[in-house]
Amino acid sequence: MNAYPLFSKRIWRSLDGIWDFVFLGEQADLTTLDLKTVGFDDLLSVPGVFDVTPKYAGRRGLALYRLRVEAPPARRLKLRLGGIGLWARAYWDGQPIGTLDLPYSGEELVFASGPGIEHTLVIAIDNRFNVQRTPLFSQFYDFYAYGGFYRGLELHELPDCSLERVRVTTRDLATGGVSLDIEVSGEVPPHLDFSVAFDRQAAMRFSRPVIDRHIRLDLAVPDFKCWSPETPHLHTVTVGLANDAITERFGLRTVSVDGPHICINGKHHKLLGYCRHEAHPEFGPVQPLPLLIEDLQYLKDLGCNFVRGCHYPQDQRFLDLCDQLGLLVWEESLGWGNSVEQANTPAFRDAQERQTRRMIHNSINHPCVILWGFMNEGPSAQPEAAGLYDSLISLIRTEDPTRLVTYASFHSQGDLHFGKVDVISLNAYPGWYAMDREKVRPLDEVRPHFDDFIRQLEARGYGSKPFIISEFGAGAIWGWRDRFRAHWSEEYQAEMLDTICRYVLERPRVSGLALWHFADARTYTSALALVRPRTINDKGTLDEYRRPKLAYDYVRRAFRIIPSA
Ligand code: ADA
Repeated sequence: MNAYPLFSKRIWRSLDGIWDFVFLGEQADLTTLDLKTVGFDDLLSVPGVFDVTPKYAGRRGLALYRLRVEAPPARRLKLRLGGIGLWARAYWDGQPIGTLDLPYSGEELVFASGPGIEHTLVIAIDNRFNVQRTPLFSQFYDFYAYGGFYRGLELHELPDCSLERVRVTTRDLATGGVSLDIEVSGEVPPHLDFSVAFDRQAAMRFSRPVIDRHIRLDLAVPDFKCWSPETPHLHTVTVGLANDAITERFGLRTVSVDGPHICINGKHHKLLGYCRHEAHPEFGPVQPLPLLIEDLQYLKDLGCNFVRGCHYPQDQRFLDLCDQLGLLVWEESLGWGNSVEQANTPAFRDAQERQTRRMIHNSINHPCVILWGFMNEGPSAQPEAAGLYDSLISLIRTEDPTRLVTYASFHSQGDLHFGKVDVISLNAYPGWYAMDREKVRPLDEVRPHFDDFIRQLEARGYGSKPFIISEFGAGAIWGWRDRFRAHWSEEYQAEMLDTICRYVLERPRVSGLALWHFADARTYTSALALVRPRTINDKGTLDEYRRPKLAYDYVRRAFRIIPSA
Protein backbone atom coordinates (compact mmCIF):
# COMPACT_ATOMS: atom_id res chain seq x y z
CA MET A 1 0.00 0.00 0.00
CA ASN A 2 1.40 3.37 -1.02
CA ALA A 3 0.47 6.33 1.10
CA TYR A 4 -0.81 9.54 -0.48
CA PRO A 5 0.34 11.64 -2.27
CA LEU A 6 0.73 9.48 -5.40
CA PHE A 7 2.84 10.39 -8.42
CA SER A 8 1.39 8.77 -11.53
CA LYS A 9 3.65 10.25 -14.24
CA ARG A 10 6.99 9.62 -12.55
CA ILE A 11 9.28 6.66 -12.68
CA TRP A 12 9.65 5.59 -9.11
CA ARG A 13 10.16 2.34 -7.29
CA SER A 14 9.80 1.00 -3.82
CA LEU A 15 13.14 0.06 -2.29
CA ASP A 16 11.47 -2.24 0.21
CA GLY A 17 12.86 -5.76 0.17
CA ILE A 18 15.98 -7.60 1.24
CA TRP A 19 19.14 -5.49 1.64
CA ASP A 20 22.73 -6.45 2.38
CA PHE A 21 23.54 -5.82 6.02
CA VAL A 22 26.41 -5.65 8.44
CA PHE A 23 26.36 -4.85 12.14
CA LEU A 24 29.55 -3.03 13.09
CA GLY A 25 28.88 -2.89 16.81
CA GLU A 26 29.11 -0.54 19.72
CA GLN A 27 32.64 0.74 19.15
CA ALA A 28 32.29 1.53 15.44
CA ASP A 29 32.92 5.09 14.32
CA LEU A 30 31.39 6.17 11.04
CA THR A 31 33.74 9.14 10.67
CA THR A 32 36.82 6.91 10.38
CA LEU A 33 35.19 4.11 8.42
CA ASP A 34 36.15 3.37 4.81
CA LEU A 35 32.85 2.29 3.30
CA LYS A 36 34.62 0.68 0.32
CA THR A 37 36.34 -1.88 2.51
CA VAL A 38 33.35 -2.91 4.62
CA GLY A 39 32.21 -6.48 4.04
CA PHE A 40 28.48 -7.13 4.20
CA ASP A 41 27.88 -10.51 5.77
CA ASP A 42 24.14 -10.66 6.27
CA LEU A 43 20.73 -9.94 4.77
CA LEU A 44 17.89 -8.07 6.43
CA SER A 45 14.47 -6.79 5.58
CA VAL A 46 13.69 -3.14 4.79
CA PRO A 47 11.49 -1.91 6.35
CA GLY A 48 12.70 -3.68 9.44
CA VAL A 49 14.71 -3.01 12.58
CA PHE A 50 17.80 -5.09 13.16
CA ASP A 51 17.59 -5.06 16.94
CA VAL A 52 14.37 -7.05 17.07
CA THR A 53 15.74 -9.92 14.97
CA PRO A 54 17.02 -12.96 16.92
CA LYS A 55 20.63 -12.36 15.85
CA TYR A 56 20.88 -8.70 16.88
CA ALA A 57 18.14 -8.49 19.51
CA GLY A 58 18.77 -5.67 21.97
CA ARG A 59 22.11 -4.68 20.40
CA ARG A 60 23.10 -1.04 20.09
CA GLY A 61 25.67 0.28 17.65
CA LEU A 62 26.34 1.14 14.04
CA ALA A 63 24.90 -0.91 11.20
CA LEU A 64 25.11 -0.57 7.42
CA TYR A 65 22.41 -1.48 4.93
CA ARG A 66 23.23 -1.73 1.20
CA LEU A 67 21.16 -1.99 -1.97
CA ARG A 68 22.21 -1.96 -5.64
CA VAL A 69 19.90 0.34 -7.60
CA GLU A 70 19.51 1.28 -11.24
CA ALA A 71 18.89 4.90 -12.17
CA PRO A 72 19.54 6.89 -15.35
CA PRO A 73 22.64 9.15 -15.45
CA ALA A 74 22.52 12.87 -14.66
CA ARG A 75 19.03 12.80 -13.20
CA ARG A 76 17.60 14.53 -10.15
CA LEU A 77 16.54 11.79 -7.73
CA LYS A 78 14.53 11.85 -4.57
CA LEU A 79 14.81 9.27 -1.81
CA ARG A 80 11.66 9.24 0.33
CA LEU A 81 12.08 7.60 3.74
CA GLY A 82 8.95 6.95 5.79
CA GLY A 83 10.80 6.98 9.13
CA ILE A 84 14.04 5.68 10.61
CA GLY A 85 15.57 5.30 14.05
CA LEU A 86 17.57 6.48 15.69
CA TRP A 87 19.95 8.22 13.31
CA ALA A 88 20.92 7.61 9.68
CA ARG A 89 23.27 8.81 6.98
CA ALA A 90 22.72 7.87 3.34
CA TYR A 91 25.48 7.42 0.75
CA TRP A 92 24.98 7.22 -3.00
CA ASP A 93 27.96 5.64 -4.75
CA GLY A 94 30.02 6.35 -1.65
CA GLN A 95 29.08 10.05 -1.39
CA PRO A 96 26.94 11.28 1.52
CA ILE A 97 23.54 12.52 0.31
CA GLY A 98 21.89 13.31 3.62
CA THR A 99 21.63 12.76 7.35
CA LEU A 100 18.47 11.96 9.28
CA ASP A 101 18.40 12.81 12.96
CA LEU A 102 14.65 12.90 13.65
CA PRO A 103 13.37 9.43 14.61
CA TYR A 104 9.98 8.55 13.06
CA SER A 105 9.97 11.57 10.71
CA GLY A 106 9.08 11.09 7.06
CA GLU A 107 11.99 12.73 5.23
CA GLU A 108 13.14 13.27 1.65
CA LEU A 109 16.64 13.54 0.21
CA VAL A 110 17.18 15.08 -3.24
CA PHE A 111 20.45 14.41 -5.06
CA ALA A 112 21.96 13.86 -8.53
CA SER A 113 22.21 10.33 -9.90
CA GLY A 114 25.70 10.99 -11.38
CA PRO A 115 27.22 8.99 -14.25
CA GLY A 116 26.28 5.43 -15.20
CA ILE A 117 23.22 3.35 -14.55
CA GLU A 118 24.22 1.01 -11.74
CA HIS A 119 24.50 2.59 -8.34
CA THR A 120 25.01 1.61 -4.74
CA LEU A 121 22.89 3.01 -1.94
CA VAL A 122 24.31 2.51 1.54
CA ILE A 123 22.45 3.72 4.59
CA ALA A 124 24.25 3.78 7.93
CA ILE A 125 21.92 3.37 10.88
CA ASP A 126 22.98 4.08 14.43
CA ASN A 127 20.77 3.19 17.37
CA ARG A 128 23.11 4.35 20.16
CA PHE A 129 21.71 7.02 22.45
CA ASN A 130 23.47 10.31 21.89
CA VAL A 131 21.71 13.50 22.93
CA GLN A 132 23.93 15.65 20.73
CA ARG A 133 23.25 13.64 17.60
CA THR A 134 19.68 12.48 18.23
CA PRO A 135 18.37 14.96 20.77
CA LEU A 136 14.75 13.85 20.52
CA PHE A 137 15.25 10.30 21.86
CA SER A 138 16.67 9.50 25.30
CA GLN A 139 17.19 6.26 27.14
CA PHE A 140 14.69 7.10 29.87
CA TYR A 141 11.72 7.23 27.46
CA ASP A 142 9.13 4.60 28.33
CA PHE A 143 9.18 2.85 24.92
CA TYR A 144 11.91 0.94 23.17
CA ALA A 145 14.21 2.89 20.83
CA TYR A 146 14.76 0.61 17.84
CA GLY A 147 17.45 0.77 15.15
CA GLY A 148 16.53 0.50 11.49
CA PHE A 149 13.87 1.43 8.98
CA TYR A 150 10.57 1.85 10.73
CA ARG A 151 8.76 2.43 7.44
CA GLY A 152 9.32 1.98 3.72
CA LEU A 153 11.55 3.72 1.17
CA GLU A 154 10.92 4.98 -2.36
CA LEU A 155 13.26 6.28 -5.04
CA HIS A 156 11.78 8.81 -7.48
CA GLU A 157 13.25 10.12 -10.74
CA LEU A 158 12.33 13.78 -10.75
CA PRO A 159 11.52 15.84 -13.84
CA ASP A 160 13.27 19.23 -14.10
CA CYS A 161 10.29 20.93 -12.50
CA SER A 162 8.54 18.64 -10.05
CA LEU A 163 5.50 18.74 -7.82
CA GLU A 164 6.12 18.53 -4.09
CA ARG A 165 2.68 18.76 -2.48
CA VAL A 166 -0.73 20.24 -2.96
CA ARG A 167 -2.09 21.44 0.36
CA VAL A 168 -5.88 21.36 0.31
CA THR A 169 -7.76 23.56 2.79
CA THR A 170 -11.53 23.50 3.21
CA ARG A 171 -12.90 27.01 2.62
CA ASP A 172 -16.63 26.50 2.56
CA LEU A 173 -18.56 23.40 3.57
CA ALA A 174 -21.75 24.65 1.90
CA THR A 175 -20.27 24.99 -1.59
CA GLY A 176 -17.36 22.53 -1.45
CA GLY A 177 -14.92 25.42 -1.71
CA VAL A 178 -11.24 24.57 -1.22
CA SER A 179 -7.95 26.43 -1.45
CA LEU A 180 -5.13 24.65 -3.22
CA ASP A 181 -1.53 25.50 -2.43
CA ILE A 182 0.64 23.84 -5.07
CA GLU A 183 4.32 23.56 -4.19
CA VAL A 184 6.89 22.96 -6.93
CA SER A 185 10.65 22.43 -6.91
CA GLY A 186 13.63 22.07 -9.24
CA GLU A 187 13.90 24.38 -12.23
CA VAL A 188 10.77 26.37 -11.67
CA PRO A 189 9.69 28.75 -14.46
CA PRO A 190 8.10 32.09 -13.48
CA HIS A 191 4.80 30.95 -14.99
CA LEU A 192 3.34 27.43 -15.07
CA ASP A 193 0.70 25.74 -17.20
CA PHE A 194 -0.99 22.97 -15.24
CA SER A 195 -4.18 20.96 -14.96
CA VAL A 196 -6.37 20.26 -11.95
CA ALA A 197 -8.85 17.37 -11.77
CA PHE A 198 -11.00 16.41 -8.80
CA ASP A 199 -11.79 12.72 -8.43
CA ARG A 200 -12.50 11.35 -11.92
CA GLN A 201 -13.85 14.64 -13.23
CA ALA A 202 -12.50 16.28 -16.39
CA ALA A 203 -9.25 18.20 -15.89
CA MET A 204 -9.36 22.01 -15.87
CA ARG A 205 -6.42 23.90 -17.35
CA PHE A 206 -4.73 26.87 -15.69
CA SER A 207 -1.81 29.18 -16.29
CA ARG A 208 -0.51 31.04 -13.24
CA PRO A 209 2.60 32.86 -11.99
CA VAL A 210 4.74 30.96 -9.47
CA ILE A 211 5.49 32.94 -6.33
CA ASP A 212 8.21 31.53 -4.07
CA ARG A 213 7.68 28.05 -5.55
CA HIS A 214 3.96 28.16 -4.74
CA ILE A 215 0.78 28.63 -6.73
CA ARG A 216 -2.44 29.25 -4.85
CA LEU A 217 -5.94 29.00 -6.22
CA ASP A 218 -9.49 28.63 -4.92
CA LEU A 219 -11.83 26.10 -6.51
CA ALA A 220 -15.01 24.21 -5.70
CA VAL A 221 -15.06 20.42 -5.59
CA PRO A 222 -17.74 19.15 -7.97
CA ASP A 223 -20.32 16.71 -6.55
CA PHE A 224 -18.74 17.07 -3.12
CA LYS A 225 -19.61 15.27 0.08
CA CYS A 226 -18.24 16.35 3.46
CA TRP A 227 -15.99 14.16 5.60
CA SER A 228 -16.99 13.31 9.16
CA PRO A 229 -16.25 10.38 11.48
CA GLU A 230 -19.72 8.99 10.69
CA THR A 231 -19.46 9.54 6.90
CA PRO A 232 -15.77 9.60 5.99
CA HIS A 233 -16.16 10.71 2.36
CA LEU A 234 -12.89 11.42 0.63
CA HIS A 235 -11.99 13.27 -2.55
CA THR A 236 -8.84 13.37 -4.62
CA VAL A 237 -7.24 16.19 -6.53
CA THR A 238 -4.69 15.57 -9.28
CA VAL A 239 -2.45 18.40 -10.41
CA GLY A 240 -0.61 17.77 -13.66
CA LEU A 241 2.40 19.41 -15.29
CA ALA A 242 3.88 18.40 -18.65
CA ASN A 243 6.15 15.81 -16.99
CA ASP A 244 4.77 15.29 -13.50
CA ALA A 245 1.49 14.67 -11.72
CA ILE A 246 0.55 14.48 -8.07
CA THR A 247 -2.64 13.07 -6.56
CA GLU A 248 -3.56 14.14 -3.07
CA ARG A 249 -6.49 12.78 -1.09
CA PHE A 250 -8.44 15.02 1.26
CA GLY A 251 -11.74 15.43 3.07
CA LEU A 252 -13.96 18.48 3.29
CA ARG A 253 -14.33 19.21 6.96
CA THR A 254 -13.71 21.85 9.59
CA VAL A 255 -12.42 21.53 13.15
CA SER A 256 -13.44 24.03 15.81
CA VAL A 257 -14.37 24.37 19.46
CA ASP A 258 -17.63 25.44 21.02
CA GLY A 259 -17.07 25.99 24.73
CA PRO A 260 -15.79 22.65 26.05
CA HIS A 261 -16.84 20.77 22.91
CA ILE A 262 -14.66 19.78 20.00
CA CYS A 263 -16.57 20.13 16.75
CA ILE A 264 -16.22 18.55 13.34
CA ASN A 265 -18.18 20.53 10.75
CA GLY A 266 -19.73 22.46 13.64
CA LYS A 267 -21.11 19.32 15.32
CA HIS A 268 -20.02 18.34 18.86
CA HIS A 269 -17.92 15.18 19.04
CA LYS A 270 -16.81 13.63 22.31
CA LEU A 271 -13.47 11.97 21.61
CA LEU A 272 -13.35 8.38 22.85
CA GLY A 273 -10.38 6.21 22.21
CA TYR A 274 -6.84 5.18 22.90
CA CYS A 275 -3.23 6.20 22.92
CA ARG A 276 -1.46 3.86 20.54
CA HIS A 277 2.20 2.97 20.10
CA GLU A 278 3.41 1.64 16.77
CA ALA A 279 4.79 -1.54 18.29
CA HIS A 280 4.78 -5.31 17.97
CA PRO A 281 7.09 -7.90 19.57
CA GLU A 282 8.09 -9.40 16.21
CA PHE A 283 8.51 -6.22 14.19
CA GLY A 284 9.24 -3.46 16.71
CA PRO A 285 7.91 -0.19 15.30
CA VAL A 286 7.41 -1.64 11.79
CA GLN A 287 3.78 -2.21 10.96
CA PRO A 288 2.91 -4.78 8.33
CA LEU A 289 -0.43 -4.02 6.68
CA PRO A 290 -2.31 -6.94 8.25
CA LEU A 291 -1.27 -5.60 11.66
CA LEU A 292 -2.45 -2.09 10.82
CA ILE A 293 -5.79 -3.43 9.70
CA GLU A 294 -6.08 -5.66 12.75
CA ASP A 295 -5.42 -2.74 15.10
CA LEU A 296 -7.94 -0.57 13.28
CA GLN A 297 -10.57 -3.30 13.39
CA TYR A 298 -10.09 -3.60 17.14
CA LEU A 299 -10.30 0.17 17.61
CA LYS A 300 -13.53 0.32 15.62
CA ASP A 301 -14.93 -2.72 17.41
CA LEU A 302 -14.20 -1.05 20.75
CA GLY A 303 -16.37 1.84 19.62
CA CYS A 304 -13.52 4.36 19.44
CA ASN A 305 -13.70 7.48 17.32
CA PHE A 306 -10.27 8.73 18.44
CA VAL A 307 -6.60 7.72 18.53
CA ARG A 308 -3.73 9.61 20.07
CA GLY A 309 -0.61 8.62 18.11
CA CYS A 310 1.96 8.23 20.87
CA HIS A 311 4.51 9.73 21.04
CA TYR A 312 5.77 10.60 17.56
CA PRO A 313 4.76 11.39 13.96
CA GLN A 314 2.63 8.59 12.59
CA ASP A 315 2.94 6.17 9.70
CA GLN A 316 1.25 7.82 6.71
CA ARG A 317 -0.47 4.55 5.82
CA PHE A 318 -2.08 4.49 9.25
CA LEU A 319 -3.35 8.03 8.72
CA ASP A 320 -4.66 7.13 5.26
CA LEU A 321 -6.62 4.28 6.83
CA CYS A 322 -7.94 6.52 9.64
CA ASP A 323 -9.13 8.92 6.91
CA GLN A 324 -11.02 6.06 5.31
CA LEU A 325 -12.47 4.69 8.54
CA GLY A 326 -13.40 8.03 10.11
CA LEU A 327 -11.11 7.80 13.14
CA LEU A 328 -10.05 11.17 14.57
CA VAL A 329 -6.32 11.48 15.30
CA TRP A 330 -4.05 13.49 17.58
CA GLU A 331 -0.57 13.50 16.03
CA GLU A 332 2.42 14.72 18.05
CA SER A 333 6.13 15.25 17.66
CA LEU A 334 8.60 13.18 19.64
CA GLY A 335 9.32 13.92 23.28
CA TRP A 336 8.83 12.16 26.58
CA GLY A 337 9.22 13.65 30.02
CA ASN A 338 12.03 15.96 28.93
CA SER A 339 13.56 18.12 31.62
CA VAL A 340 13.69 21.86 31.28
CA GLU A 341 17.48 21.66 30.91
CA GLN A 342 17.20 19.18 28.05
CA ALA A 343 14.34 21.01 26.39
CA ASN A 344 16.31 24.23 26.46
CA THR A 345 19.41 22.94 24.72
CA PRO A 346 19.63 24.49 21.25
CA ALA A 347 19.94 21.04 19.62
CA PHE A 348 16.74 19.71 21.24
CA ARG A 349 14.83 22.86 20.49
CA ASP A 350 15.93 22.91 16.88
CA ALA A 351 15.11 19.22 16.40
CA GLN A 352 11.71 19.62 18.06
CA GLU A 353 10.83 22.52 15.79
CA ARG A 354 12.08 20.76 12.66
CA GLN A 355 10.14 17.61 13.45
CA THR A 356 6.94 19.48 14.27
CA ARG A 357 7.16 21.43 11.00
CA ARG A 358 7.88 18.26 9.04
CA MET A 359 5.00 16.38 10.70
CA ILE A 360 2.57 19.12 9.69
CA HIS A 361 3.92 19.14 6.14
CA ASN A 362 3.58 15.36 5.83
CA SER A 363 0.11 15.02 7.36
CA ILE A 364 -1.46 18.25 6.19
CA ASN A 365 -4.15 16.69 4.00
CA HIS A 366 -5.44 14.04 6.39
CA PRO A 367 -8.96 14.94 7.47
CA CYS A 368 -8.54 12.45 10.32
CA VAL A 369 -5.85 14.60 11.98
CA ILE A 370 -7.63 17.20 14.08
CA LEU A 371 -5.11 17.91 16.86
CA TRP A 372 -1.41 18.73 16.74
CA GLY A 373 0.58 17.97 19.87
CA PHE A 374 4.20 17.98 20.96
CA MET A 375 6.54 16.97 23.83
CA ASN A 376 4.51 14.50 25.85
CA GLU A 377 4.77 15.35 29.56
CA GLY A 378 7.29 18.10 28.96
CA PRO A 379 8.42 20.74 31.48
CA SER A 380 5.26 22.80 31.07
CA ALA A 381 5.23 23.94 34.69
CA GLN A 382 8.69 25.48 34.54
CA PRO A 383 8.88 29.15 33.60
CA GLU A 384 12.29 28.54 31.94
CA ALA A 385 10.62 26.35 29.30
CA ALA A 386 8.12 29.02 28.27
CA GLY A 387 10.20 30.07 25.26
CA LEU A 388 10.05 26.61 23.71
CA TYR A 389 6.32 26.16 24.42
CA ASP A 390 5.53 29.56 22.96
CA SER A 391 7.60 28.98 19.88
CA LEU A 392 6.10 25.52 19.21
CA ILE A 393 2.55 26.77 19.68
CA SER A 394 3.13 29.69 17.35
CA LEU A 395 4.97 27.50 14.84
CA ILE A 396 1.98 25.13 14.67
CA ARG A 397 -0.50 27.98 14.31
CA THR A 398 1.58 29.54 11.52
CA GLU A 399 2.06 26.27 9.64
CA ASP A 400 -1.56 25.20 10.03
CA PRO A 401 -4.25 27.49 11.42
CA THR A 402 -7.01 24.96 10.57
CA ARG A 403 -6.46 22.43 13.37
CA LEU A 404 -6.37 22.55 17.16
CA VAL A 405 -3.21 22.74 19.27
CA THR A 406 -2.60 20.80 22.47
CA TYR A 407 0.09 18.98 24.44
CA ALA A 408 -0.22 16.24 27.04
CA SER A 409 0.62 17.70 30.44
CA PHE A 410 1.13 15.79 33.65
CA HIS A 411 0.93 18.90 35.82
CA SER A 412 -2.52 19.01 37.22
CA GLN A 413 -1.52 22.20 39.01
CA GLY A 414 0.85 24.87 37.91
CA ASP A 415 0.91 24.18 34.20
CA LEU A 416 1.79 27.48 32.58
CA HIS A 417 0.42 27.10 29.07
CA PHE A 418 -3.17 25.90 29.32
CA GLY A 419 -4.30 29.39 28.39
CA LYS A 420 -2.32 29.32 25.12
CA VAL A 421 -3.61 26.10 23.54
CA ASP A 422 -7.02 25.22 22.11
CA VAL A 423 -7.44 22.03 24.12
CA ILE A 424 -6.19 21.28 27.64
CA SER A 425 -4.92 17.71 27.94
CA LEU A 426 -3.99 15.92 31.14
CA ASN A 427 -2.21 12.60 31.65
CA ALA A 428 -3.11 11.21 35.08
CA TYR A 429 -3.11 7.79 36.75
CA PRO A 430 -5.08 8.11 40.02
CA GLY A 431 -5.90 4.63 41.28
CA TRP A 432 -2.81 3.16 39.63
CA TYR A 433 0.16 5.26 40.71
CA ALA A 434 -2.08 5.75 43.73
CA MET A 435 -1.81 8.43 46.39
CA ASP A 436 -2.60 5.90 49.08
CA ARG A 437 -0.10 3.13 48.48
CA GLU A 438 -1.43 0.91 51.21
CA LYS A 439 -4.95 0.81 49.89
CA VAL A 440 -5.55 -2.43 47.99
CA ARG A 441 -7.93 -1.11 45.35
CA PRO A 442 -7.69 2.70 45.34
CA LEU A 443 -10.40 3.05 42.69
CA ASP A 444 -12.11 5.74 44.69
CA GLU A 445 -9.24 8.11 43.93
CA VAL A 446 -10.24 8.31 40.28
CA ARG A 447 -13.37 10.47 40.20
CA PRO A 448 -12.28 13.01 42.86
CA HIS A 449 -8.95 13.47 41.10
CA PHE A 450 -10.55 14.60 37.86
CA ASP A 451 -13.36 16.51 39.60
CA ASP A 452 -10.69 18.41 41.45
CA PHE A 453 -8.81 19.15 38.24
CA ILE A 454 -12.01 20.44 36.62
CA ARG A 455 -12.55 22.72 39.62
CA GLN A 456 -9.01 24.02 39.26
CA LEU A 457 -9.60 24.76 35.58
CA GLU A 458 -12.73 26.65 36.55
CA ALA A 459 -10.84 28.65 39.18
CA ARG A 460 -8.10 29.53 36.70
CA GLY A 461 -10.61 30.81 34.15
CA TYR A 462 -10.45 27.82 31.78
CA GLY A 463 -13.87 26.50 32.75
CA SER A 464 -15.21 26.40 29.22
CA LYS A 465 -12.09 25.28 27.40
CA PRO A 466 -12.08 21.75 25.93
CA PHE A 467 -10.38 19.30 28.28
CA ILE A 468 -9.20 15.82 27.30
CA ILE A 469 -7.95 13.10 29.60
CA SER A 470 -5.04 12.28 27.32
CA GLU A 471 -3.81 9.29 29.36
CA PHE A 472 -5.26 7.14 32.10
CA GLY A 473 -4.68 3.45 32.67
CA ALA A 474 -3.66 0.49 34.78
CA GLY A 475 -1.23 -2.35 34.15
CA ALA A 476 -2.53 -5.88 33.66
CA ILE A 477 -0.57 -8.97 32.80
CA TRP A 478 -2.50 -10.89 30.17
CA GLY A 479 -3.93 -14.07 31.63
CA TRP A 480 -3.35 -13.12 35.25
CA ARG A 481 -6.75 -13.40 36.85
CA ASP A 482 -6.79 -12.80 40.57
CA ARG A 483 -9.50 -13.18 43.19
CA PHE A 484 -7.89 -10.34 45.15
CA ARG A 485 -8.46 -8.12 42.10
CA ALA A 486 -5.01 -6.72 42.85
CA HIS A 487 -2.72 -4.39 40.91
CA TRP A 488 -1.54 -6.12 37.65
CA SER A 489 -4.64 -8.33 37.51
CA GLU A 490 -6.95 -8.19 34.53
CA GLU A 491 -9.80 -7.63 36.95
CA TYR A 492 -8.34 -4.47 38.46
CA GLN A 493 -7.53 -2.99 35.07
CA ALA A 494 -11.07 -3.74 33.88
CA GLU A 495 -12.55 -1.95 36.90
CA MET A 496 -10.25 1.02 36.42
CA LEU A 497 -11.08 1.45 32.74
CA ASP A 498 -14.78 0.93 33.37
CA THR A 499 -14.66 3.65 36.04
CA ILE A 500 -12.95 6.23 33.85
CA CYS A 501 -15.09 5.51 30.79
CA ARG A 502 -18.28 5.96 32.82
CA TYR A 503 -16.89 9.12 34.38
CA VAL A 504 -16.05 10.67 31.01
CA LEU A 505 -19.33 9.63 29.43
CA GLU A 506 -21.30 11.16 32.31
CA ARG A 507 -19.59 14.54 32.18
CA PRO A 508 -20.19 16.99 29.35
CA ARG A 509 -17.25 18.99 30.74
CA VAL A 510 -14.81 16.28 29.63
CA SER A 511 -14.25 16.61 25.88
CA GLY A 512 -12.41 13.38 25.36
CA LEU A 513 -10.54 10.37 26.65
CA ALA A 514 -7.46 8.62 25.29
CA LEU A 515 -6.95 5.53 27.42
CA TRP A 516 -3.37 4.46 28.04
CA HIS A 517 -2.99 2.35 25.98
CA PHE A 518 -4.21 0.25 23.09
CA ALA A 519 -1.74 -2.65 23.18
CA ASP A 520 1.19 -3.64 25.40
CA ALA A 521 4.52 -2.44 24.07
CA ARG A 522 8.16 -3.14 24.82
CA THR A 523 9.99 -0.61 26.90
CA TYR A 524 13.16 -0.42 29.02
CA THR A 525 15.42 -3.46 29.17
CA SER A 526 17.38 -2.25 32.21
CA ALA A 527 16.55 -1.67 35.86
CA LEU A 528 14.40 1.20 34.65
CA ALA A 529 11.92 -1.62 34.03
CA LEU A 530 11.39 -2.40 37.71
CA VAL A 531 7.80 -1.16 37.41
CA ARG A 532 7.42 -2.73 33.97
CA PRO A 533 7.00 -6.51 34.36
CA ARG A 534 8.46 -8.45 31.40
CA THR A 535 9.95 -5.07 30.30
CA ILE A 536 6.62 -4.34 28.69
CA ASN A 537 4.39 -1.37 29.38
CA ASP A 538 1.42 -3.60 30.01
CA LYS A 539 -1.34 -1.07 30.43
CA GLY A 540 -2.65 -2.26 27.06
CA THR A 541 -6.28 -3.28 26.75
CA LEU A 542 -4.82 -5.87 24.40
CA ASP A 543 -1.50 -7.55 25.03
CA GLU A 544 1.42 -7.12 22.65
CA TYR A 545 0.12 -9.97 20.43
CA ARG A 546 -3.31 -8.29 20.35
CA ARG A 547 -5.02 -10.72 22.70
CA PRO A 548 -7.83 -8.79 24.40
CA LYS A 549 -7.75 -8.59 28.19
CA LEU A 550 -10.81 -8.54 30.40
CA ALA A 551 -10.99 -4.73 30.15
CA TYR A 552 -11.75 -4.99 26.44
CA ASP A 553 -15.40 -5.86 26.94
CA TYR A 554 -15.85 -3.17 29.60
CA VAL A 555 -14.47 -0.44 27.36
CA ARG A 556 -16.43 -1.76 24.39
CA ARG A 557 -19.64 -1.66 26.36
CA ALA A 558 -18.95 1.82 27.66
CA PHE A 559 -17.97 3.34 24.30
CA ARG A 560 -20.70 1.59 22.33
CA ILE A 561 -23.66 1.37 24.64
CA ILE A 562 -23.57 3.96 27.41
CA PRO A 563 -24.91 7.27 26.03
CA SER A 564 -22.58 10.20 26.56
CA ALA A 565 -23.61 13.44 28.19
C1 ADA B 1 3.21 8.53 31.04
C2 ADA B 1 3.66 8.51 29.58
C3 ADA B 1 3.40 7.22 28.87
C4 ADA B 1 3.62 6.04 29.79
C5 ADA B 1 2.72 6.17 31.00
C6 ADA B 1 2.87 5.02 32.00
O1 ADA B 1 2.12 9.26 31.29
O2 ADA B 1 3.15 9.58 28.85
O3 ADA B 1 4.24 7.16 27.76
O4 ADA B 1 4.94 6.01 30.18
O5 ADA B 1 3.03 7.34 31.69
O6 ADA B 1 2.67 3.88 31.60
O7 ADA B 1 3.18 5.27 33.15
